Amino acid sequence: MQRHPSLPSLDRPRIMGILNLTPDSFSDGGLWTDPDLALRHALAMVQAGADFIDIGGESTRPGAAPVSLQQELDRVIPVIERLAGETAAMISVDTSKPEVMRAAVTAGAGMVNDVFALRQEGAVEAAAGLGVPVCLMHMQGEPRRMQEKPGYDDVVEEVGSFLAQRAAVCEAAGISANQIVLDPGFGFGKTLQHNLDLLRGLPLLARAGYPLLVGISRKSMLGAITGRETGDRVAASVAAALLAVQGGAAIVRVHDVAETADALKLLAAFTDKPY
Ligand code: 8Y7
Repeated sequence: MQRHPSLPSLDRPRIMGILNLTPDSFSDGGLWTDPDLALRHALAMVQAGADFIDIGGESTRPGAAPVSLQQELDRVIPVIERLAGETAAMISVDTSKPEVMRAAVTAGAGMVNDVFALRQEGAVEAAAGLGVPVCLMHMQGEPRRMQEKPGYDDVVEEVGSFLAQRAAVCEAAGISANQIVLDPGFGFGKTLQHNLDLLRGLPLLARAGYPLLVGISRKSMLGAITGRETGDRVAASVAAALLAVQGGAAIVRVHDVAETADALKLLAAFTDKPY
């Protein structure tokens, strides 16, 4: 339990590889529902340069079926247990449920990634009690209806103040500032224009002083820009990850780890930094 009470050093950009244990995720749903294949895929992502593996058992896709607590536990816990025994990479659990957070950390997860920014009943207390780092993501509305009519006066300002507020709530509950990562939540209650404004506004969001995590990989904003289906968005995803890191993202959450690692190596060489 709690093999990784703190974040790895973020002096260079880090890659979070996505492992979806759901039958209905938008891009890779159903691919890794077999635990053996899931484990193999996770280890391949670590081999390819992932510093984090984000494991989720409930799809947040608009219209996705809700998942019961038991179902979510059954999907993620066995895989976390086995993966924890086989890698030193940080295992992050993508969940909003306090019970799943606790079971996942007991099983070997070292971080909580919550698209609800710990707003569910008991979630802040659970995460604080576990003592692990947390990623707090912005979302407007709730997954089922978030894309119906997203609206902001100033998306960067509003997302920034929401995240600062959630960080303050977490710190008040005993989560230390250096255990907090913030995420503008690309695609979660945002139009294409909102997403582009946020990508452009990353340097402003970074000024709050918390590391930023960005997840754009294969998302529909890339489909809107390129006209390509999810599986054909790898190049656009890599470009987006590179733009995010240049804008100040500390961690990029991606499906295509090897390709992203190559791009970040190129950026490191270009900026004369170590990778
Ligand atoms: C994000 C996320 C998803 C994201 C963080 C997808 C779970 C949709 N997107 N978590 N989760 N940030 N922190 O594309 O952008 O994988 S689900």
